[in-house]
Order: sequence, then structure tokens, then C-alpha cells
Amino acid sequence: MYRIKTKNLFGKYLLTLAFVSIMSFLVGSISSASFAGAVKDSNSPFDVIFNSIRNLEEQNSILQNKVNALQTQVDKLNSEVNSLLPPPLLTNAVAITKGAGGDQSCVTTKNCFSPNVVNIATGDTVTWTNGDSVGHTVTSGNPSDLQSGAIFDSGLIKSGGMFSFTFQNPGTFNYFCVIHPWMTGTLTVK
Ligand SMILES: [Cu+2]
Repeated sequence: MYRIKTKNLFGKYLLTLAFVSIMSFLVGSISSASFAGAVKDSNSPFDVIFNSIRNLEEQNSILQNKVNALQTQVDKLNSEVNSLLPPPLLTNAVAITKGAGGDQSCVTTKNCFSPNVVNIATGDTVTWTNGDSVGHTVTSGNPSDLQSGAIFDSGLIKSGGMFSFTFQNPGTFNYFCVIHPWMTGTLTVK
């Protein structure tokens, strides 16, 4: 009984040893195979990530090229628009048009004072220059207005002369020439 028991224990030991050895060998083989596969296989997690990054870089490059192309078109259109626009008006400079006192044709063309409507900001100064061969006035109000000249009045501006006035208050101001009352203009001060 005793010997048999010992023999059985020894047999169990051998079997366990064999089992552990085989399992170790199998696990080792599987691990090696998996590692080798990971390096060679193009669908490994690393390659998937690298490929995604590469694709994103390519897409980014394509989009950047499109953005650059659009920017070039926008620049070209801006340049075309700028070339079509008239030069900026000096809104604080008004010309008394040549011939404005001769006949009343400047009433129809609305340029006895040119421009005859001017928008400025509070505190701006407007300068009128007499480009006509005869004298004119720049007088606030309307010809029929009892308040004419109450805000500003140039008096006689000789040919080639100038008159300036600084607008300290907002409002809409009509003005005219007392010698040629058909000559009218408007100033809007904001
Ligand atoms: Cu006049």
C-alpha cells in the first residue's frame, strides 16, 4: 500500500511537471507568434493609428490647398472691386461749382454746391471753395427762412476764396447762397 501510494504521488508529480512544461511551451509559442504577427501584419493597432494620422494629414493638406485657392480668388475679387469703386470722397470739402451763379442748371444737376449733401461727424470742419468766377455766400438756413445765417454765414466768398466752419452739434443743416438763392446744400452732422 505504502509503495503504491508513493508511486502514485511520483506519477502525479511527473504528470504535473509534464503538463506545466507543455503549457509553458504553448504559451511561449503563441506569444512569439502573436508578437511576430503584430510587427508584420499591416492591420495591427499601431498601423491602423499610423494610417489614420497619415490620412488626416493628407486631408488637411488638401483642405489647406483649397483654402489657399479660395483666398487667392477673394484677393483677386477684392482687387477688382477696389478698382471699380470711385476714389473716396473728401466729405468735409465742398466746391462751389463754376457757373453756379450764371444760370440755374446746377439746380437740376444738384451740384451748385458739390457735393450738395454731405455727411460728417460732430466736431468735423467743412471747407467750401469758390470755384466760380463770381462771389457767393454759404449761409445757414433756407432763402425764405427768418433764421438764415443764424448758425453760420460766410459773407461774400470771392472767386477762388474759401470758407470753413466747424460743426460742434449734431443735426441737419440746410444752407444756400444769398446772392443766388437757388444754390442750396445740406449737411448732416452725426
Ligand atoms: Cu451765389
